Amino acid sequence: MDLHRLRDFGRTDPGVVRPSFSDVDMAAREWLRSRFADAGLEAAVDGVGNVFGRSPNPGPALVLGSHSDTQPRGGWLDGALGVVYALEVARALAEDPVTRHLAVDVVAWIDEEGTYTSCLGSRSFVGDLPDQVLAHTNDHGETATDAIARVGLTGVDRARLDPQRHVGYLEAHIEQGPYLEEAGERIGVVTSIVGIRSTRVDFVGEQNHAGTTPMNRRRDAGVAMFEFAVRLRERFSGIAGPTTVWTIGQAELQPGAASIIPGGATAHVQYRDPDDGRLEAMDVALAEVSASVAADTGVGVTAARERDPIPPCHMDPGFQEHLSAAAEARATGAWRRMPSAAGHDPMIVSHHLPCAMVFIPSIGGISHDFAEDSHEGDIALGCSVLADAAASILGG
Ligand code: HGY
Ligand code: MN
Ligand code: MN
Repeated sequence: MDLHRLRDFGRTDPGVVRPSFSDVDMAAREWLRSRFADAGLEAAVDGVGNVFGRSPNPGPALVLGSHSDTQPRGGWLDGALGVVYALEVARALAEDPVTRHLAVDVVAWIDEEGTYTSCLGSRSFVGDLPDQVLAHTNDHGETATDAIARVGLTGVDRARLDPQRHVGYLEAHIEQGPYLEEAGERIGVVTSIVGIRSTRVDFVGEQNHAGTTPMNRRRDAGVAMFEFAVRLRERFSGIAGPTTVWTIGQAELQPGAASIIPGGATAHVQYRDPDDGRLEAMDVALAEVSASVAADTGVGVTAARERDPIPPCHMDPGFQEHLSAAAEARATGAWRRMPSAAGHDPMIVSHHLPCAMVFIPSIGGISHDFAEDSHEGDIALGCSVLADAAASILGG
């Protein structure tokens, strides 16, 4: 089926490597466009790489979808599940005489995962993609603007939210965490999505010989970065709430040779919480730790935002009721309402349209890893719940 076919684009067995604007990503988008068209949708790859399929039916319309790009070492379901669900729901509603008049537009966003800048596609859709965001680069220094040009999309029309047509956005996704599986539950109805902040911290010391330089004359950027990481953990632990998370998932030492004292170092810090006030406090703590490490090591330490802060957001209560009714009907007593600790495109869309999300369990709670997987039965169930809720919201 389509979900397994999509996995083939960038397949690494068992995972998938399909970063935004890569050859496999664009091939997958062209295949999705053809599948959207086969389903009777007016389908196109838009001017930033979103694949958008517009129902021939007049509004009111729901937009259903997710992202089809992956993390650098991604799983086969993160994003792909919601894209294929959306296509399947559009097909199923069109085949049923009772629902074939309902309008479901389908989207495969580009760059939710932030290879260039997170939620690039949905930012474009809601009209919030200024040129300076398109100047963000991937790890190889290519800007999103240049990537768009490289794949031949410069000047192509961009899919845009139509307030006269679109009444909401629904996204299905894997949970990417352990809670549903551990509770023996099969469906999550998402209540809110955490806020996310990303800060880059640069350390400027003095490169020198690792053997001949006396310890008391060193300004070792690596030592400063590791000290920063330990002090930051201590400070964040004192601020953290029950669901606060943070990590330094990416770090560099320059020049990165064993016999050279690093003159430079960079740490990319990401932290998340449902409370924006706590994220503010974490910003302040990070700045204080930066200053204390600089004072104690003599290494220059500068912290700068890596992306615009993404505030916490809430899913539409009315849509949650439709999803909850569908979950109770299809997974009686085996579902819950829950917050999302992962970021998703409704973080952007929900400031312009009512949004809702539905989760299926992740085996072992694993995601952003080649081992990511879900049970086939849960995959089928999640799609049915989404279809029931979409039809119910549209009045089918
Ligand atoms: O990082 C996230 O939460 C999302 O999967 N990109
Ligand atoms: Mn992801
Ligand atoms: Mn995702």
